[in-house]
Amino acid sequence: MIKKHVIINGNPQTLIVDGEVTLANVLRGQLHMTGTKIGCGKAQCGACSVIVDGKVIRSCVTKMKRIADEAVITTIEGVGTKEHLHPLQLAWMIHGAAQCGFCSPGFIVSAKQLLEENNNPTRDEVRDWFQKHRNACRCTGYKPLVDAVMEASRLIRGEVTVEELWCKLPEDGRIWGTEYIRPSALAKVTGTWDFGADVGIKMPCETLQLKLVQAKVSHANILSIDTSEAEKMPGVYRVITHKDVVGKNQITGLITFPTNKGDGWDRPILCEKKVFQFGDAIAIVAADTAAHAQAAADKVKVELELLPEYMSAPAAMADDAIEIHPGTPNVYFETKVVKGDETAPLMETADVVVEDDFYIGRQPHMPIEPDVGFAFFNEEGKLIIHSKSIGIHLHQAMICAGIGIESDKLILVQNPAGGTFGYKFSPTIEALLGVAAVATGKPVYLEFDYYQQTTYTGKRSPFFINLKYGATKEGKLVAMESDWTVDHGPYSEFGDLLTMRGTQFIGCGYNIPNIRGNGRTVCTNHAWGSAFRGYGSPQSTFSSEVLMDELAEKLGMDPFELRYKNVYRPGDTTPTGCEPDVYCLVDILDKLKPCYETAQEWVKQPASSPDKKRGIGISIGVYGSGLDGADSSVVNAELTSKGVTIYTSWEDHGQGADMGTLATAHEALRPLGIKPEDIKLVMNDMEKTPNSGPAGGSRSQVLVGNATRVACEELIKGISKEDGTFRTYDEMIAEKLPVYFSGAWTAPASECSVETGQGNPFAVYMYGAFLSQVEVNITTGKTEVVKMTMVADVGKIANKLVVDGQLYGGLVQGLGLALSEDFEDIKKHIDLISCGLPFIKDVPDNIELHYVETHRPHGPFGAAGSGELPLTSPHASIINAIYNACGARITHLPARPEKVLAALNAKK
Ligand code: MCN
Ligand code: FES
Ligand code: FES
Repeated sequence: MIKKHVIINGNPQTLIVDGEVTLANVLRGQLHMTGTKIGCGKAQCGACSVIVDGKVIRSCVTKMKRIADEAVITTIEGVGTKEHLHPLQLAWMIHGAAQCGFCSPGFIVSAKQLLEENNNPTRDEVRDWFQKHRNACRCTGYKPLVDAVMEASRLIRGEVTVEELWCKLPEDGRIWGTEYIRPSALAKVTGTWDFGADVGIKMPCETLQLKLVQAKVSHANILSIDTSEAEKMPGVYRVITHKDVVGKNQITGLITFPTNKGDGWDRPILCEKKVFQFGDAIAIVAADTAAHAQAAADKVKVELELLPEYMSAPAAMADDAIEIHPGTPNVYFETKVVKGDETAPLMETADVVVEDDFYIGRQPHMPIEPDVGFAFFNEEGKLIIHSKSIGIHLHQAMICAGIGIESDKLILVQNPAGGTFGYKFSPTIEALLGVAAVATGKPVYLEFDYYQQTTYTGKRSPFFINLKYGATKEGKLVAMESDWTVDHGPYSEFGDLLTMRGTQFIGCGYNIPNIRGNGRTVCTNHAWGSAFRGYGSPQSTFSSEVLMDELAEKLGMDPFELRYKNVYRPGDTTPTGCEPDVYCLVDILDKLKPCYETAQEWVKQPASSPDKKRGIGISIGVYGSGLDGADSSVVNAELTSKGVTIYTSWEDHGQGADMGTLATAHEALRPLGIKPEDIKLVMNDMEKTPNSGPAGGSRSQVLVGNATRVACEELIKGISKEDGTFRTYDEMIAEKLPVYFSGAWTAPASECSVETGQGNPFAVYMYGAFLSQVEVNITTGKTEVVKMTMVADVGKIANKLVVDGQLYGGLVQGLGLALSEDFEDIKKHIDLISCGLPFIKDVPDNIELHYVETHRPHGPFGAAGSGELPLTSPHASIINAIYNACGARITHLPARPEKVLAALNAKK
């Protein structure tokens, strides 16, 4: 142990610490200053940034022995408080720069030092600073963060006042459609928004720390598991294996279509007979400390018989491949598209035919916060599990039988989450926590390090697509033939649904009267497929949008004109044969046209250096808001003495569920003249909040929003007097009238048939168009995206700051998907950098957003969703721009430099 005298946020402190322990762990673990976050834990993300003696350092790798005596340390707690915000914290709120907020303390601390050194930086200097200090954000696309720093610097210089910047509401006090600041913003920018690990650190002393024993191979039979040595290790309370699981020990994937050849019960909680993928959990060690648990986990011996590892769909489909789940074929679900006439004769007679093969890989989600959660039994004997779940009721149904607990005894609660981007649509650590709590009867805590986050959690499922268009010489699409294979990893959950996305979104946005297609889901031993923002649409539209450009080239037509000619017009139908909810793509393209023309001029100008070539590319994107068919949601509203309380399970990844709820409820309650601050939100705790459905499929603003609207309308009806005035809370109680109202809403939609792919799966869609401007270095193959433009129609906007943020963040994830992100090599792709996370200098500062706000007939107050639209096809526009720049046609993502060079060489 060593003794250190330091000054933290102006307070002299004496610390007795282990010199090998990091500053981040001392701040968080010993001092409970949890404003400083730990993301990657290896100096890659800057979430742990603090200032030590005037320098920004990453405290997760700074050992206490390296901290000088009398060091002056500033953490987020010392930057500003809720009562006295630093200009940076204010600016962060005003610019919507805290989405999930996990990166916010690190960025704000880092920027504080920048502004101390230079209170008038340029945007480039801000970007250089964040690049140098490795501050990474996965939600915002970085631009709002630079906007916030620039604003803060103006505030510091006195060029602008807070009053001038603060969101101004219209005369009538309406917040719907404004830039009202989300309720959680203040806590996020001050570091007081407690994420799972922040609560976990403050749990009672008897809480057991959990560590996992995980498989290090991808496919094997388990011959034996020997825990004897581990059990004798210091501090160990219990080593838990499949034998200790009182339930079914399986998570059910709740198959969607009865033609699925599996039964959905294919994912073990703790592996018993087989290892299905690298990282599978085989045992859990529960100990007094995390270090003791880890040391013991390393002593568990697992004897394996290795089996062939099928690391991609073609390998698992080979004739000699064994069944990964014995009894279920590796190809376990198939679906078709049959729209209009037979396509084969039409392809024969079409003036022009184009065909190509496409591959979109295992994009990793890379939230800055790794997976984390805890569980305990409450005083009524109910098992309470807190996690990052974005589907608390869904996950209860998926895991209760596996853990062996009745559903009414299992309560899931969502912790504030530091981004999920869809991976938390699947349970991850929930069932492990449940099993450990049942086996030990104690409170338990489990956090993943970033290696586990990367290797254990699900990934975007790769699609192998063959696509063919037939068109007239005037450029009208007459037929499409598609064939797609989905590599869904070893676990089937939602694999059939995902495969259906190929049916719905390959060729979406265009009126294609005749389609034939076949899709299939394949079980493999690579990472299990979990939902990822866009869920099948980035895969599907990549093929149809890049092939549109190939068609344009063959026709000798401008890619913009070709799209303009084919987008939905009144009477046209989607690939599933139904009319879209609105026809807005022509308006969207009209709005993009001037931007496209400006970009056409830009491309003619010389590039920034002689070995670079300029190019522009466009794409369109369409995605549904909802789960397939008659998706539904429930929200409750209560009149209280202080106002109205909304009870909702609108899970928050960081997208802004709090803001969506508040804006929608406030709009619905306007007849009462209620102020936003009189609306209380109770969110995402199954004990208190009804089943509003999961926060996936960009469904919540539409589904949960409608249920919120209905609950509020019921409340208004319930308290109305005959003369048109309203009863107060006291009057309601005096008259013994109910003050609690329920609102439910079901989408008027129907699932697609697996035989034909035809149906009307979504009541509401989102639409957009993307324009990318790139410079490709033809010597190195490196692509720089110089500018991105998006025209979006998300219906009526509930909150402009939130939607702008959704679009910026999604676009940049599309950039990552296009150029760098992958999780293919399980030995190499183990952290943020190796998985290709875009840092600030990989991303253009020049991102332009435009809106068409078409009122949605089925949206609450006309709103559609917004979360996934920006990741439908921006990557296709980048890939089209690369071709436009240098003639390298990339059809297999990501377009890393070596791939672009190879394509250039192949062309030569
Ligand atoms: N919204 C709005 N006006 C509209 C439409 C939406 O203001 N016309 C707002 C909503 O109030 C909500 C947000 O936009 O705050 C997204 O709404 P919606 O599209 O309904 O999506 P969900 O709330 O269901 O969120 C899920 C969606 C998905 S599926 C993924 S994945 C995703 C995403 O949103 N993951 C995210 N956005 C994310 N953003 C962050 N920061 N982190 C993630 O993990
Ligand atoms: Fe320290 Fe990522 S850099 S947590
Ligand atoms: Fe930056 Fe979520 S707001 S990681």
